[in-house]
Amino acid sequence: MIAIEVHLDADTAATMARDVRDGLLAEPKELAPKYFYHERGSQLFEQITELVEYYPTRAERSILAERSAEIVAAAGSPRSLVELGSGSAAKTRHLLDAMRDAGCLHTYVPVDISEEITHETAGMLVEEYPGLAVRGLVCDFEQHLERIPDGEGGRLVAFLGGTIGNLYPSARRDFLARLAALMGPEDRLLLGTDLVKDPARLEAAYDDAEGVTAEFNKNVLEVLNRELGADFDLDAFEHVARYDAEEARMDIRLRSLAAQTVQLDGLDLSVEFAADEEMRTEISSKFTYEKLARVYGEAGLAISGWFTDADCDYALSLAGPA
Ligand code: SAH
Ligand code: AVI
Repeated sequence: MIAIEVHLDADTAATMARDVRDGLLAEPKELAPKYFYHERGSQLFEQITELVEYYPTRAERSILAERSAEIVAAAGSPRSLVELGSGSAAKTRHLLDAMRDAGCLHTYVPVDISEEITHETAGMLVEEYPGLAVRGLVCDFEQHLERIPDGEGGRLVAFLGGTIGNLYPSARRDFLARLAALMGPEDRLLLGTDLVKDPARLEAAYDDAEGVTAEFNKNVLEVLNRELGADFDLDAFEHVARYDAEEARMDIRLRSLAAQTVQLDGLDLSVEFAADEEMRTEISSKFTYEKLARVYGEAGLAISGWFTDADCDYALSLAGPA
């Protein structure tokens, strides 16, 4: 059974228009990373996950492959798996397998802003897991978190891939606090976080030799061209990926290669870029156990499980209402 609710409506379009206008008029300019993930953006992200330099996906997959049974047992053998930013749910199969083997698997709730990939993923999963109910939500999880269905028999809310790292600390705190308020005493959060490490490895992971991450980054301009009638010339910008050690985060930007004016007909807006001006398109925060325990504490959550890969590059943690 598949039921997918789509909450990308006039409100969402208005939010995008407002966000982009505010971001382009801000000093320095900035765009939100959620706008990466239109059709081609989701495909480019899938390619990133296969790059030699991009270790987070492999590291998270190895933890899930080895420890999903333990994670599911520690989460109380829930009937529902809710997944925020589910994308292709490639690694999620390990959790679904473990839930099926434990005899508790009933419902999967993918929550993602990309409509295409959510439909595709739902279709594949009902084939792969006979009897599975898929109740998907296509929405902005920051805007529509409260639409996640209640779960009888406990829910495991998975937020994988390190996507929490793409939120600024204040948005992250609000988001986790809202999530904590939605969780019953039996529910658990399974959170994927990339860990602090050698800056050279981090910078390579976000600036691969093949240029896939550069294409992913620049593709956000194509999204604005299509959705907001903009005339960004993608060749007039270059990809920049720097590690900010003080903030413990990757700082991803687009640098304007020349002085230029961009017209956004859909916003009735014209924007000047100076030569070498940089516009931030994403942050990707890196964590330690201590930082994460603090982040959970501030949101009313308490850590109850910590699972890392063999090289301690990446962590999955379990948390529940404090
Ligand atoms: N969980 C997958 C995909 C991570 S990529 C993995 O670990 O590989 C980030 C995913 O989050 C994308 O599928 C993107 O569409 C989704 N996403 C990003 N911002 C979002 C938002 N604000 N609301 C809902 N989904 C979002
Ligand atoms: C989805 N998110 C966790 C990725 C990350 O690593 O921050 C997005 C990404 N951006 C560039 N490469 C990957």
